Amino acid sequence: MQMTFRWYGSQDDKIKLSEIRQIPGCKGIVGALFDIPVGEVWPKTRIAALKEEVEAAGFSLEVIESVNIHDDIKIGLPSRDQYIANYIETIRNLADYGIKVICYNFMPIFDWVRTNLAYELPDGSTDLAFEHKMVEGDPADIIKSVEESSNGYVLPGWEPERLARVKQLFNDYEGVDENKLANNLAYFLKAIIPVCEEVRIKMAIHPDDPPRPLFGLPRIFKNRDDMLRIESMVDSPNNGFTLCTGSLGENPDNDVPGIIREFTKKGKIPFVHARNIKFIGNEGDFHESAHLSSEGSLDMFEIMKALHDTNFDGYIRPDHGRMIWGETGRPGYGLYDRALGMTYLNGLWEALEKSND
Ligand code: CS2
Ligand code: MN
Repeated sequence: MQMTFRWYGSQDDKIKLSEIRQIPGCKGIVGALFDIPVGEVWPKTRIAALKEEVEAAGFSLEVIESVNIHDDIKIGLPSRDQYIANYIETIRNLADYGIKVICYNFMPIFDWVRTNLAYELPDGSTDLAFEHKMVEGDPADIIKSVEESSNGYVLPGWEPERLARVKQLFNDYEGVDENKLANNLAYFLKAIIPVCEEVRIKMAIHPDDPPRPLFGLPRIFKNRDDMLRIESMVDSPNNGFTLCTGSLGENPDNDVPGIIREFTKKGKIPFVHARNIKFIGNEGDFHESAHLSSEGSLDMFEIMKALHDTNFDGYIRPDHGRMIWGETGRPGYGLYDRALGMTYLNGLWEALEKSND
């Protein structure tokens, strides 16, 4: 396995590569070109510059998170073909610079949804939380709550220009139910996967977060059955998954270690997001937690063991962390708690390696 850390780039991330370099056992950066509007081709010059910067700091750049999918592709509008052609060009450009995995998601309108980005824990740290009552109301309430607790950062998928059009977007998605959305994903995958096979890039779809329908919008990657359906759309080792333990784990019915074992054995998990969550009450509310098993509702040892037992050899990163030690910055993406998470994950992995009988 290769341990990695997500970085938002020198323009957008106040964490420096030189700081990430001091986290023991971190080998690679998971990056993206965040300023390129969704749907446009990523130019080679920009990819080259990012790669150079990351490599000069002593890291590899082999995973991109994310190349986002234009809504027209998800809705299935005639204009999707042009956006798919652009996406293919981006795939080819990334392959030219040694990218091996592209993480993406197929969530309509919103990327991940939380109702509070600064939920206070008893130890004084804050993290991201989801309370279902808020999603039963007007999406505008959540947008406001997210904006108020986001420290002024723009979160991926929540760009102001998108949110300004949110009503229009809801209209555009009218009639797009779960089946239609799945067909539109299949259409996209059928077009891109042959190119990925040719240039040796693995696509890794990220689960819907949280894994349930929201605001009447369909969700098609919530559980194992959805994974089987996505797998069957195009039967190829390049049609893979980002196994986000937190996202899938937000539904207690999902057996995360079991899913890991099944799909890693098939070589379908090129990328893992490892994080813990803690349920609040029993109506599906949760807050994110420190990575340790004892701090949350997921058994991180069983998760790492499932990866180890099935010879996982992909990329992994600690996922969201808490804000601790007075750090301010991008919610979920501070330096300290993700560094602690990485150290813990590396510790579990070393123990698993050495206890191999
Ligand atoms: C989330 C997402 O898992 C995460 O870190 O914050 O923004 C995720 O990067 C995307 O859904 C992947 O496309
Ligand atoms: Mn994730």
